[in-house]
Amino acid sequence: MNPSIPQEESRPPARSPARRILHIDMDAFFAAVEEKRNPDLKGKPVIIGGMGDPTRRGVVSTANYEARKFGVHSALPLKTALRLCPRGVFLPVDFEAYEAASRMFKGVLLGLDVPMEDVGIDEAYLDLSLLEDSNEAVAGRIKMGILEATGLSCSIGIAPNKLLAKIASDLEKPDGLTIIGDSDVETRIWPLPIRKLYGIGPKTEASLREMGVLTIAQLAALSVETLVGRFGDSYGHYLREASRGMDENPLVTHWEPKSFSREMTFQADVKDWQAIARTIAEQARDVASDLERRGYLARTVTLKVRFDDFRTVTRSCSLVDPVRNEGLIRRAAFSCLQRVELRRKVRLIGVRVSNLEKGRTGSTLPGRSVF
Ligand code: TTP
Ligand code: MG
Repeated sequence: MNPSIPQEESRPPARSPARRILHIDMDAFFAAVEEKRNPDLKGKPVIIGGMGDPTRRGVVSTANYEARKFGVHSALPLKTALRLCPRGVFLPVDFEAYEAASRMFKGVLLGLDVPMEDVGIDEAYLDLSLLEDSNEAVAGRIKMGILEATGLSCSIGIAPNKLLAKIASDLEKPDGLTIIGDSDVETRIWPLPIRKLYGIGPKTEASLREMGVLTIAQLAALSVETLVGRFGDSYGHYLREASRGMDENPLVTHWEPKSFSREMTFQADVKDWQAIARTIAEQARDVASDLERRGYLARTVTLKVRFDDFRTVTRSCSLVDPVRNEGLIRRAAFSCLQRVELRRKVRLIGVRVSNLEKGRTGSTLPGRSVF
């Protein structure tokens, strides 16, 4: 044995114990809530978005599976959705109703008493590793519990990590249950298009497409040098591991919001200062109420203005003391507005509060303003 050649460690590398991660995603969520409260909608193509009027500005939030057959999907302009599906039932977004349904289905998940990561209005991860019951039994209990509590269906994926569990929950929608093990990566994951991998957006997709890479299998076949050369060290290694179904990320069971914001696109572009100011005042009220409800104070207020040529500017204002007071947030947003040249018509206005810190709830601390 040549002592100058480093010998491989004889012990096998320490492997973390196998995990059982469940990802749940509600089916056609906003549309399903609407169908539940209005059974007349059953069987009809239902499209949720904006003010529910497809002749006006706005985009599709979601469409039920009947409407998807016409090619309607999230983020499509409502006017295009109307062209594709003229007989569709168009409804306005009713966030409060969807948030109430969200709280109810998450209540069922919390009842399992296992670590949970709350990812969005209609999805969550659970760590089942310490449960004794089979995957099928847990999934069955969850589906039944959610159906009883909300009347809604969901799709579930169970896998050794978050990356695979999320892909799995999407494979057999609606009302699906897909269980994937490490040995299923080649048969179930590799044939899928690269966009199914978390972290691959339109830019990376286009870049990989240029390299002739369309499927996850083709991505997995690239050398790590090629990936790092093209995408940099960190993202290159991520793509390498993700394409092999590897992901060690833990569940994030506790997180703090970074900001609260409201944005609005005007039905018609506006020049009228009063209309802009009124919108800012409403948005200041709404973000102040978010702060109050969630028990936060904010140190920074940011105004966003998008003009009719889509040019977008932001102006920020820092406060000496953190606030949640509606009037102070409004004043800060107005002082930002004074720093924007309103030469063109305005298409969109938004107010954001950030630099948050936990504060007492139930009060509107005045805070010392810098104005
Ligand atoms: P998704 O889970 O992506 O979609 P979905 O639940 O409607 O349908 P699926 O059965 O395929 O899961 O998003 C959840 C909700 O979030 C969706 O009902 C509406 C909202 N949403 C938007 O408002 N805009 C969007 O672009 C997307 C993707 C979702
Ligand atoms: Mg969903």
